Amino acid sequence: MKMKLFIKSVFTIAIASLVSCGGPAEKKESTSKGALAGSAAEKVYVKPGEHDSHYAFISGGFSGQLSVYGMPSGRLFRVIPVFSQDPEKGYGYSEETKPMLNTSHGLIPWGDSHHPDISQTNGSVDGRWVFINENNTPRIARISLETFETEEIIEIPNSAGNHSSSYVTENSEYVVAGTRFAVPFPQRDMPISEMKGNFKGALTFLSVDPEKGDMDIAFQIKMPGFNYDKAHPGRNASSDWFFFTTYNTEEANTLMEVNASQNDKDFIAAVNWKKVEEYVANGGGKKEPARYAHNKWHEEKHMAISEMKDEVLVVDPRDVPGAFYFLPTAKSPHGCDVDPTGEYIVGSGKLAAAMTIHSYSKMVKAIENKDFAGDAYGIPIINFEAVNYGVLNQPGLGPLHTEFDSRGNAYTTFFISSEVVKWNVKDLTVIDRHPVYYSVGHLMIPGGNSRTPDDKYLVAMNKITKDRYLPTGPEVCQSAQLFDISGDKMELLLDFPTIGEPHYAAGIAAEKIKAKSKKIFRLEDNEHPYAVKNEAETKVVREGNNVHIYMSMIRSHFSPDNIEGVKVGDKVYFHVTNLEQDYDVPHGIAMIGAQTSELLIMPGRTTTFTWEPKQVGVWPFYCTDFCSALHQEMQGYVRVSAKGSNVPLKYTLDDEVPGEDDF
Ligand code: RUQ
Ligand code: CUA
Repeated sequence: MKMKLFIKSVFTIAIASLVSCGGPAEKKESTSKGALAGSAAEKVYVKPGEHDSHYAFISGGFSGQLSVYGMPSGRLFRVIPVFSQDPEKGYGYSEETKPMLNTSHGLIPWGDSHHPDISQTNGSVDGRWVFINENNTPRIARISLETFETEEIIEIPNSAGNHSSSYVTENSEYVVAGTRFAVPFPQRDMPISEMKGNFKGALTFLSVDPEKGDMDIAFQIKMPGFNYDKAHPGRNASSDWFFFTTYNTEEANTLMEVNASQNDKDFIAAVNWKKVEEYVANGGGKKEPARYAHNKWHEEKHMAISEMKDEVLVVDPRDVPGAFYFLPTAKSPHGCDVDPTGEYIVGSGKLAAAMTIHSYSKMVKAIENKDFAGDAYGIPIINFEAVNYGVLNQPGLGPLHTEFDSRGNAYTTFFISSEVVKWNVKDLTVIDRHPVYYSVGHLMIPGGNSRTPDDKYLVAMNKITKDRYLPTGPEVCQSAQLFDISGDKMELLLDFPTIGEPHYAAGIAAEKIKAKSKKIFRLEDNEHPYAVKNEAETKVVREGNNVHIYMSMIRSHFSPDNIEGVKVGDKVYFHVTNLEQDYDVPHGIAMIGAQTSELLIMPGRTTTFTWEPKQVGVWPFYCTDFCSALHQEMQGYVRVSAKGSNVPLKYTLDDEVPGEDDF
């Protein structure tokens, strides 16, 4: 017990000394002011009207979203709603997008997003899609990099705290999702104290359609009940493998900060997904019941459709010999990172003084020689010496994550000592270190987790900012810091605030995305059942208590803009089509008393909100987005009469009924 408490207090002291920050790190930085600071400003300055060279997709953390920044300017371009409702865009409020947030637990309005990863072709980021995981109610999303909209969300059954996710293989064959928390698999009512040996850890492989990107759960591996924290696919020679860090190999279920830190070493799990794929293709695995939602955006219909699935293909690792191994790794590792050559597998033991670097070629040899130190639940544990390439001793305190450049260097973040350390992967020597402000988590080099890093910039994502910005009450922003890594020494260029907690990010050269970015949705392709193609088609139809308004919007009016005959107790559907076919002319719509958000509707798109009027009167609606000089005139009225009144249904624009002869 004494030992346990000792570990605990060392960790607490280290954190405490960090929190009282401002000391040596700050002094260091002040020496870089003056001429140097001037050149840093030039390096991040993007002239008005000019474009950044890179996109950075930064996780929104507990906002549930994904934000899009320019590098090197640090300018925020867009927050893409993914796992949380977003009233600004009407996401999760409009009838068309609500199904995107459907799960086996019903509509979940919020999520915790962690790790974005861009799709790859031949081991390089290709700019087609970005995937991101939701940690809390396990899900994986796919976002189109043509529309910058969420196109698909799939729930992960038998999983909890979906954290070692969403990483893609070299040709985006699979997106991988690993459970952080071990849970009963399948879920059932049982005593928590019986966790050990009975809970399991699901590693889920989602196939990705090479043309359209559509995902599906290909198979789920029922691993021992450890916590699977982070993951990384192999590269080149090791590309058939996927690596996962584990902690709590103790399988403790309470006071984890102590009880899950007992083993001197935990594992990196090595999974040969090619072998599992083959096994499954030959009829291996067992279909087990599981309930999960699969939500897809249907582009032609302009709407998401949610489907409930009821089974999943489960693989027991003991049934696929040669596909699963455990590599002993310094205590409670967090980050799991593979260098661009695929040879070095880096495990960052957040509680250890050393970082563990394993060698892929040694692993292959050890497997051949059966150089094992026993097994865990039937999975062979390779002898540490047989797989270990070396350790990086005392590089800093609290190593978390590592990215790589194309010149054989690794960059590791240290949470406790608040720094980024650059080191040579082959020689295991530290080359440079730079303080960050403060308590850095992930870092990102564009393509830095692929075979072909684009290594000019590095973004460090910090958990704590303290005094870095103007204070904004007790809650201050979290922050990213941009470095120039083109030289021998890292140079700090810029601080910029982020949305939510910036977990991981994914970066890519702007040219890979820019030209194919969508400008409008073509009206002639719009197959939304309530779309109108012109004003003459606009109308209002009553079906019992449901009133469907087929409405259009174009600079600067709605059609129809006067509606009568609506009654208290009706459910009114505004199906609104933006008839514009010009780039950057959205219109919005909001209705007084509607218990939903406004809608922001892109050119050529149809979107729906519902309104259940509670009071008689004449109620206005208006355009929410300043679209033209006459935007303020873009408005209309709905007359609401008492329940049972016989005011006839009537809809007009300029006193004419749209679509009638002289209209
Ligand atoms: S986490 S700070 Cu990726 Cu969610 Cu490491
Ligand atoms: Cu349309 Cu403002």
